[in-house]
Amino acid sequence: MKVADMSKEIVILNGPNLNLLGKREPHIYGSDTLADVERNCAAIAAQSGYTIKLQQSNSEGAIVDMIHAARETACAIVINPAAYTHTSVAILDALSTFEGPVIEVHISNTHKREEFRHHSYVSKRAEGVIMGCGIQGYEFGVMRVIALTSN
Ligand code: CA2
Repeated sequence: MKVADMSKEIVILNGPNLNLLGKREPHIYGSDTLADVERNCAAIAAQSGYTIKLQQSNSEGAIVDMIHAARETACAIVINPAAYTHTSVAILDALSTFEGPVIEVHISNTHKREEFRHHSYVSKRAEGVIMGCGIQGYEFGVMRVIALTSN
């Protein structure tokens, strides 16, 4: 059995510009920050004995590397790939190498927005997609992966 099979670590990955969450465009993305996301998700995870590792990068290759690292340490991935959702076959391919559940999260409802945001490469791999629920979507994603990985 591999380390990741016994892991209770949930990796939450965030794509480009999400480091600005809570600091710009609050009318679209709200006023909570990624630190708030991490705190809320960690509180939920702790109730079931899980831990959270939240990461963000503006670089596609760095996100691919984070997914590869998660293969060794994490039981599940919750990912908001941000703009790479709509463009990145590389992130889709990396997620396809991960053996645990993947939940895709979007803060906004991308189907209410521009046409180019309606397609997601990552949805081809995700077990579930949560969108339009604000940052609460991350918490729903954590709840879902706990339901899928606890027995
Ligand atoms: O709704 C989402 O979560 C998105 O993944 C956010 C992406 C966007 O490209 C996707 O279509 C939908 C953009 C993230 C930008 O994050 C910012 C946060 C605060 C201020 C400015 C940008």
